Amino acid sequence: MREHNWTRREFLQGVTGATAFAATEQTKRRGARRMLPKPTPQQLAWQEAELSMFLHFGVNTFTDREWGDGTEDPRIFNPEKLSARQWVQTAKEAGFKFVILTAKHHDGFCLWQSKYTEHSVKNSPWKDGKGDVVREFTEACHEAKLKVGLYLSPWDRHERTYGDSPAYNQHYVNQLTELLTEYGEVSEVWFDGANGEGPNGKRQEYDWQAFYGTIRKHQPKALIAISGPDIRWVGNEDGFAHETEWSVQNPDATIHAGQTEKIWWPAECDVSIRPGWFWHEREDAQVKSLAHLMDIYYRSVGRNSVLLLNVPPNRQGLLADPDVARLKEFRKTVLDSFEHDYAQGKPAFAANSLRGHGAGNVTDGRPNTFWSAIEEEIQPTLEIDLRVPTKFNTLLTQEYVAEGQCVEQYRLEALTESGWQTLVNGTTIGRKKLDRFEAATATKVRLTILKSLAPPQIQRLGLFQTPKVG
Ligand code: FUL
Repeated sequence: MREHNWTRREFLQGVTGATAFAATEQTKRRGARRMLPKPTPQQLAWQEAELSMFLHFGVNTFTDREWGDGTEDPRIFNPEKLSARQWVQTAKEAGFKFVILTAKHHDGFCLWQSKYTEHSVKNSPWKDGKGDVVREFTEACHEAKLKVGLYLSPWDRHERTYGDSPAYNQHYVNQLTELLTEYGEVSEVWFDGANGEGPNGKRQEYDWQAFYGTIRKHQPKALIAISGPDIRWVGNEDGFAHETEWSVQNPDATIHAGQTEKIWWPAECDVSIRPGWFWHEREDAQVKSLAHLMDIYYRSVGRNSVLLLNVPPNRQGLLADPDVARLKEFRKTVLDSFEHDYAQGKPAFAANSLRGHGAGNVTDGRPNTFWSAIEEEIQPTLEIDLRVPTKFNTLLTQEYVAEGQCVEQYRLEALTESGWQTLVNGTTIGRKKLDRFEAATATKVRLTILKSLAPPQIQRLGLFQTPKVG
């Protein structure tokens, strides 16, 4: 524990709520952490990556539509200047760690040389029908050390077997197998839930378990997202997670067949930088403002979620200038906002910390240490001495989620010229929580965990003066 300059009595003064030990509570909490669902190493790494980029690209880019109907002529696909390196470099420079390409959207047009259909790049004029967008994309990602994600729409409005459930499921498994075996490591497979009728008027019954089995067999480390067991859709396409956002969820009967216990199923927020998912010329002037993107960032990454931001390549096969420019601004603003943590390196104190897990761990700048109180502390409190009056308007908190998520309610108070003031009353924390408030100038701050499923483990507390954008 770091040096501190107050006594326990001083410390407890003004602490609201009961800190007294209650025997029954303690018994309930004993062993509670052991029972919490925990992330797999892949889920944890994905959550820590924070930013994923979506690339919606295909025949819709050339027809100016959002959903193709499968009758598109492959000859319209001709992105003459296509550069997957430009996509990937742009993503990398903007701080994105995963990139997900629509290898096939609902129109069924395949961006790779699939053996199982003629409706693909092989019948396009692009590179005389010899090109493979998935190949160029995956190579660019591997080269830049970004993680590859692939979107393969289960709904296929071109494929004749669609609606003949066993035949189409086999077709889908075949295509999935091509993508998972011919392009090196794939880290995420994104399953959209859209489901329409086939040409025979029958509804396709997807064999999800066969799809998941195919992925586990060929790419056991790949995360299966949305209509999948590893990553959950947040429930809207605005890029906003909920104020209270749990990575712990009840299983879904179709997706997690046979599972009854609660599971680790963290949220992903998908949103497009433009009104549509695909590129449309008229939307070059409708790229989301920097203020809007920053709001999305705070309400996704800052609410225990991953942001999946769609940036669609244009007809030339390049990310358009307005999007690239906006991403640069976004990156700069994120870096500037979180450059200076006023809590880092400052002395922190908490009563009754677990040995080796003192309060100083939240300000030590290290990712693998955390503060935790002994079980008897029902509402653990930690105080940071900022030493000098310090102005800040943003709180960052993180739980040590490798061992589960459990904070249900917390409060941040600050010692200002007019005494202790409450700045934040929050619910969940999870992997990362960002709370914004009117700037305060304080010499001390105090974090109290008011309610928690198990003794909380707080990895970090950060304080920032972030700029107002827009
Ligand atoms: C939706 C699709 O229908 C949209 O076209 C887009 O791909 C989006 C990410 O998912 O369900």
